[in-house]
Amino acid sequence: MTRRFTDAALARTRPRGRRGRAAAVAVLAAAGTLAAAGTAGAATFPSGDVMAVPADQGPFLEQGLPNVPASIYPSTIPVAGQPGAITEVRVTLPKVSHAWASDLDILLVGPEGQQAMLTSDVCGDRTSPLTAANLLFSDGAGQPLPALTGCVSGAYKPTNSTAGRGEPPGSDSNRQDNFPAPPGGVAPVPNGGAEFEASFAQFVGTNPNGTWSLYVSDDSVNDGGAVEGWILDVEVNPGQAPLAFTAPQATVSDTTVCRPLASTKPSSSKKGKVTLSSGQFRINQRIFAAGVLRANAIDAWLKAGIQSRDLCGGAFAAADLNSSLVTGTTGAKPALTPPNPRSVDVPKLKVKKGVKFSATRAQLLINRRIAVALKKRALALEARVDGRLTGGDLADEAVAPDKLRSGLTVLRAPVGAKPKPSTDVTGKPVKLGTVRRNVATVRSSQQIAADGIRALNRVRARLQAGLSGANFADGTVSYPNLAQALRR
Ligand SMILES: [Ca+2]
Ligand SMILES: [Ca+2]
Ligand SMILES: [Ca+2]
Repeated sequence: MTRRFTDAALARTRPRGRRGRAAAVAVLAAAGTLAAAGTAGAATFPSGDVMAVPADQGPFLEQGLPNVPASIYPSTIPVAGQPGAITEVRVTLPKVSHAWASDLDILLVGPEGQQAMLTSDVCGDRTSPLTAANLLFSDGAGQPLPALTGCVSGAYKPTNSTAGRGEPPGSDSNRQDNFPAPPGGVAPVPNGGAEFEASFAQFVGTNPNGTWSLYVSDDSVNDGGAVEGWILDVEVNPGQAPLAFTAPQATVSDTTVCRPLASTKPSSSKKGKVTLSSGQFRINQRIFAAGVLRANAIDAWLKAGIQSRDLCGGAFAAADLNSSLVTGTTGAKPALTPPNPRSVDVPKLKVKKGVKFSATRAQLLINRRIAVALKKRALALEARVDGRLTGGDLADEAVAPDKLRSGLTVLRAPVGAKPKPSTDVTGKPVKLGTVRRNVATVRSSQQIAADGIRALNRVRARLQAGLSGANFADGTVSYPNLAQALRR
């Protein structure tokens, strides 16, 4: 049986006197007849759309749809010719039935994208089905819908449970307020927060005219129901110019918490000690080999996959994430912790004994080529770590919520592939220069090699301080990189 509101219940929801009372009565009239009614400053717009969700929802969920959309999705009501700005919005769902009511997520979207979640993840489970309930949603109602027990006809504040699907915390991991995209349309995502706002506050002061949409969806397999009709009640102040709606923007911090960058000590060029001798060439060989070992160690560190521990707290901003991921802001700002990066271990140099070097021009030319190759590789590695890393270099699930800037979150993460890992790119050209059989050539080859080693030391220090968005190419952090907590 559908219970009607009592006068007392209406008086509680409409404390502001005759005009409001008249509007409430108009809602009830519409609820009974689905005929338009209105008074000065208030207008009522009914829709007879029956929005049904089938009981057998497996096929929808198996297709990977985030939730099951109702048979009419969204149901729309055009509003035109209303003067002034909105002062209040109320919605009546005159006949709601559902076998497991907390499966229902019902979202109102205004002409400019204003949102109010009417009901989500509340009204209990299969033991307390909704049976032709008449639900009036008003910010002025005295109570929210109950989360864990059944809901009966009455007036309620819009209610969005965010702790779970109307069940005790931790008992159900299936909470999803992911509305599917309507055919040819865009899926609604929360304005300015991680969750849809459960109030009509976003509508106040805006223009009432345009298309209003009601999105009814079901977030859990099995158990269906129907929302039979809906009635929109809009009150306006005719003398007030409406403001354009702008989605509320929560702030995202730009702080990144890394470890202090170790200072890299410049390697000594040992001026004045360079000679044209076999001993000198042995020294050079050690310098070159040490450089190659460093470069190999950095390569291996990157190839192993950059892990969560290697990333600074708050490493990534929205621009670092692939554009398929829908980001938003969250009211909660996680405390950021510094990373604890893997060390870049450079193995000890083993020098081959008994190798003779002769101070010939051919040997000098070989040395110069080795020095130039080392510097080139070092600069390429530095360029790679300095903004060319990709999500392909990141281990799967490395990006935990606290690796995003504080206040930033992922609202929607469609399954997608990782990009290719970065590779060394040709760095700045390094000139071979003049190679003569003299001390100046030996010294300049050493300088070239030392430049390379300095660059490698900078890269190593950078890796061990923690990586952040600046080290990655924009838009490359992708679905596989996201921790499970961000895959929604
Ligand atoms: Ca919810
Ligand atoms: Ca939900
Ligand atoms: Ca269901």
